[in-house]
Amino acid sequence: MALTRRQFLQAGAASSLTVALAPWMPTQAASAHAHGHSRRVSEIDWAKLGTPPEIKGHNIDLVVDETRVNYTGRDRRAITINGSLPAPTLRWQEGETVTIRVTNRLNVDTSIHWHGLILPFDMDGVPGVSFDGIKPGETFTYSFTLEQSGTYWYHSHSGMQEQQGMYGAIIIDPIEADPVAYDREQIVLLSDWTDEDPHRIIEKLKIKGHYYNRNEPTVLDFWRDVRELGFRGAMQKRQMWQQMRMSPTDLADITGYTYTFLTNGLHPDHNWTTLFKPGEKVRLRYINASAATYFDVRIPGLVMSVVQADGQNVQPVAVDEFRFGPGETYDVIVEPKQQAYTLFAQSIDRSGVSRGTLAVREGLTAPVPEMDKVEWLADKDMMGAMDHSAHAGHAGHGDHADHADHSAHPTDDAHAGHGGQAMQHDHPGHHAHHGHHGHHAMADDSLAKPSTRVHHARTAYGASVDMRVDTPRTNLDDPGMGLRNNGRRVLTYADLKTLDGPLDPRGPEREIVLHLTGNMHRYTWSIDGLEYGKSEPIHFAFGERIRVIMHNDTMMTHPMHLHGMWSELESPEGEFLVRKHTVSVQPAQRISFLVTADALGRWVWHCHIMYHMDTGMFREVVVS
Ligand SMILES: [Cu+2]
Repeated sequence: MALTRRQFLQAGAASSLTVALAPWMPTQAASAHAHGHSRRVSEIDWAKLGTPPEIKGHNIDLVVDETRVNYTGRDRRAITINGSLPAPTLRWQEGETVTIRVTNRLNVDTSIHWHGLILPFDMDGVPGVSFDGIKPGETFTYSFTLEQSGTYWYHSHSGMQEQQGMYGAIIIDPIEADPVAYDREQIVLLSDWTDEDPHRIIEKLKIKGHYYNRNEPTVLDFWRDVRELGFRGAMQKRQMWQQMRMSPTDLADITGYTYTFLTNGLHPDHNWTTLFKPGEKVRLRYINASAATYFDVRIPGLVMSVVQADGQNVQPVAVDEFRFGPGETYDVIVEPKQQAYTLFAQSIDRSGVSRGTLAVREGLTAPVPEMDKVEWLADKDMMGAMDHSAHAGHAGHGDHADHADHSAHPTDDAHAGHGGQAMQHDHPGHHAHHGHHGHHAMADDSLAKPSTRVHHARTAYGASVDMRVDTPRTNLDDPGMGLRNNGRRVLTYADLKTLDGPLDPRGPEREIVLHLTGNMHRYTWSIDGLEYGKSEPIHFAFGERIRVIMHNDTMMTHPMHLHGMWSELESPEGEFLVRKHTVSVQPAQRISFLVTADALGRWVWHCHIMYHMDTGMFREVVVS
């Protein structure tokens, strides 16, 4: 059933408002001739900027369309839901059955995926897997019962539409009393906007993986190294990077060079502001709705008590800062006392910030911190857990020992010991060596603990893979590159403990290992060396409890999102920690979680960095 224009206007016009638009604000007043889209004009004006409209109720209508925005001085078209960016906040109650009619007014297919919600697979919204997608002009009706509560979000699962603005928050209030006490709440949805066509970004990345990396070492860095390492040490460091053809600051592949980082859809200069009264406990529901950006979040002057991760209540953890990736959410409680605080989030690669303000009244501001300095990836980000001292002076640079002269390795521990057992890095056109793995394996066949025996699939030795990690690190208490030893208490996965324990008390009946792989220079991403198009679905038997190990053979952090079922993260010792829908796996890290395959049907599992998903880090999962 297609919505009539009249019904649509009735649904939306209530909160219509006129505002003087600053250049960075989304503009709805698309003139009739601007892009030949005469069917759409200025009526869709109910995006109360910075605070998307909230929609309650069991029966809702969403319309996907293009809307003009201007974040940088140039008019661009965003893809929006009901004309707002972010999309309207959906506010529901646990236990309700909701019906959502989604009408597509684009000239290409669309879809909506309800990120983190447990629902029947044919309501999951992944075109080609859960359903056929929503064709132009069509309306698709979603209907499902809410089995959970907490902070979630929704977004397009078609093409690059999420990058183009199609995302919004979902809040599900619990039926029972909320274990979290607060006086006031606010959604803080962070995202990344680009004026460029996302498909063009992929083309550029395929030509040069470091296209957007403006942090490549400079001459100044070199002279600093000379001071610290001596001339020879600095030369060797330089040479090492060159031989590996890596950029030591490959922390994000798409950066602030193209991105504007938004807080609830507003440019940092617009300073999205939310108010409080002194003495109140304020709940901030942080959602990372970006297409490719890890954010490091803090509120200088305030301790954040983390009370929820991915919509699931956790034992409160007091921190100064947390990092989260695309798809993840954290709810925090703060107790502000001063007049104003800055809601600060810097991108992982320090190429830009998003910024908002928490204040007692409009117009107040607090200092905005400088971004932290860019740090180079440490050895553990490339080689995992190798004991460097044991290998100092050890010749052999993985697969390219023949390229390098290691006779004079610097003795500085931080730069020594690029042993072959630790990492294999294939040069393009250079044949991979087989049989390097397993040297550091621990023999443990029991399923009590996750296995640590490293085995790379045959498919991981090919042109799709430029690096393999043989001695991964399994510890979860590392906040990651750029956050180590920064003097602040930074959240790590080791700190998180879901309040009500695991959903399923059973231990794992079997274990599977998935390697996250890629080739930075070709810009392809994959699982076990197979891009989605070359892969077969992963099979789960209905009802089984399965351990999944994710082993990251790349130098980037990947937020891995399994649809339809929870990922219950465990410690390296096999103890339950936290229930998540999106699990970040750091470079050279190997982590594990348990899944109960209680949801029949076809699902997907993918990296939530759009560009990694789109170029192949994506698998179908069949539960039967
Ligand atoms: Cu990824």
